[in-house]
Amino acid sequence: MRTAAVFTALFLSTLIALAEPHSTLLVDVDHRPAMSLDGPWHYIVDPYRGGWGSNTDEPGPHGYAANTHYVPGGPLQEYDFAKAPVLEVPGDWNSQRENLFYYEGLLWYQRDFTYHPKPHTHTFLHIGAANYAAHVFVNDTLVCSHEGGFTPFDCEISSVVKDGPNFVVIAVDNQREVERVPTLKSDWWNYGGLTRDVSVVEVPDTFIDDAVLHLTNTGEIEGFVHVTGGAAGARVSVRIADLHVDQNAVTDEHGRAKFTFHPSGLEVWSPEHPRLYKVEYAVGEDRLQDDVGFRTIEVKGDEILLNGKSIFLRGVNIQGEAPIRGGRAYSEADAETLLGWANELHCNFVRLAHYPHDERMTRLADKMGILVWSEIPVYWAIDWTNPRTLDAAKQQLHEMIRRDQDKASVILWSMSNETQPKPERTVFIKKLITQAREEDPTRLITSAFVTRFHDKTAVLDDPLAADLDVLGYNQYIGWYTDKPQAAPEYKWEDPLHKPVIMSEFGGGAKAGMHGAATEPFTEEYEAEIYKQQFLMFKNMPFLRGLAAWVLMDFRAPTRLLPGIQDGYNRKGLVSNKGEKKQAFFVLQDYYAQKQK
Ligand code: GCB
Repeated sequence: MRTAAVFTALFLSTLIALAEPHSTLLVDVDHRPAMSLDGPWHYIVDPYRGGWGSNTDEPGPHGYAANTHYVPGGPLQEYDFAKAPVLEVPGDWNSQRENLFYYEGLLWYQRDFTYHPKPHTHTFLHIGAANYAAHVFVNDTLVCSHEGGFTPFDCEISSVVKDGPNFVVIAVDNQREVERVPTLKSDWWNYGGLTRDVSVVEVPDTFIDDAVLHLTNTGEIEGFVHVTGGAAGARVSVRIADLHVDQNAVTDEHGRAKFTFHPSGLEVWSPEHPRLYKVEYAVGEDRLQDDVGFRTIEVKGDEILLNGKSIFLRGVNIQGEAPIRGGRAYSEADAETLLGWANELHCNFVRLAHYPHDERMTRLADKMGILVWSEIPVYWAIDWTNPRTLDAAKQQLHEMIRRDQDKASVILWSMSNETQPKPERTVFIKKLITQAREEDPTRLITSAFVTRFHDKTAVLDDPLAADLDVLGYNQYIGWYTDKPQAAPEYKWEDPLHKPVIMSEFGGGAKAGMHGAATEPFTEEYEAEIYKQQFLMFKNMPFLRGLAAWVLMDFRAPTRLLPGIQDGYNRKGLVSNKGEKKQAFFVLQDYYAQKQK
């Protein structure tokens, strides 16, 4: 009986999943003309999930998606967006309303927009990020559902959008759940909402939804353009005026047109010379522009070669949190401040932890010449054997790659952070590695491990390591492990002869708290950790990069020491209010020396 009920439920949920319209993802939407839907959206907080209008989480006849209005004396009506308060989009809800600070669950957004569809076009609603699950309705029709809180998606609305007034309702749900990615626990705030830009994008009937070009080790530029809505044989062109490139190719039966050409006089992209070229793609009426840098990245033995030359990555970790203002980072100013500090530190590298950050970060990194490690939130314990969890991770990986495959700054795709080496975890992450290599064979694959120590020797025995190009080691000698002064006694080996990045190290300090270098949480203590770590790094000839933990203090749910942490992870080199701590200058000096 029970089994039958479980089967029925499974069958029904599969049917519902099949019936749900899926999102797609257009590349370079930030470079297409679009109608912004940023600004105030009405919202209804819905912890009891009444907005579905049914007893399940499926749209029912009296759900909020219908966006009906209260009329005095009219039919019974128990909500009205038009009279509800507003939240700014982009923006998480937690940092905008005190009473939503701890809120996790379902919240409904609504806004009106006027639109005039043109013949022979497709219209999409582009959502930069919605944490975590989103169901999108236009004029009371479900247009798509999406999972994953840090990557963009597009919902086609061509068949439901009308000439004149329209409305969009988005149900966003950031409930932490075992099967989600990330899962129940993380060391960052679970900011909910429409945390990045929302816009309406119009494209011709035949349009480019994917395009990428990259430099090969033999000096060719190769890549492809993918066209939707056209018959095979559509003529696609690629122009790079500054390189006198004007190439044509035709699409195959899968809508793909491939390109290979030899550019003459190419200036390669590098941190010292972040040259970007204007690339113009065209098919039929569709035009897409991108700013692209051309460089190569590869591994040779234990070295990382950028444009064929060995490079040392002077880096820092960054959480996607807004300086000063707090909450999720989303603006140009946020990106400029964060990467500006990295630049002041003489960094040539940042690890964007632990999830894909706003696209403005990778665009700006391209312009500034800062190399990037980009990661999906496969963090700590994940529901390794659950196929839905694997699907969620794969989807986020796919969307991360697709969005940033054109960014020269991004050199490393990271599959995970600090996962315990159980067999089921290794199977799970290996599937992600296979996918990443298929979708983007041009970049290096990494993961950050928790370092295990045997006495004072680091043990590098994670079975995943064999499948990675670059190994990331997180260690907190001087903070969670041992005293800072013990660091130089630690021994490190590189049994696999692969490039190693110390992907996290550091300790906490409250800005302005001074005292002995032996007293945790003083600026002196944090600075001392850095000095001792640098001594240890001297004994690691195979070390190819560093990413200090972390650029700025950030909100963390379990960092509760009153008067010191107050809900923040205090391992920042800069406080969340922008005050630089002593460790900032210690690292700055060290990187200045390394740069020479
Ligand atoms: C780690 C995690 C990072 C934490 C950090 C800490 O190992 O990767 O997400 O925030 O340590 O401060 O403990």
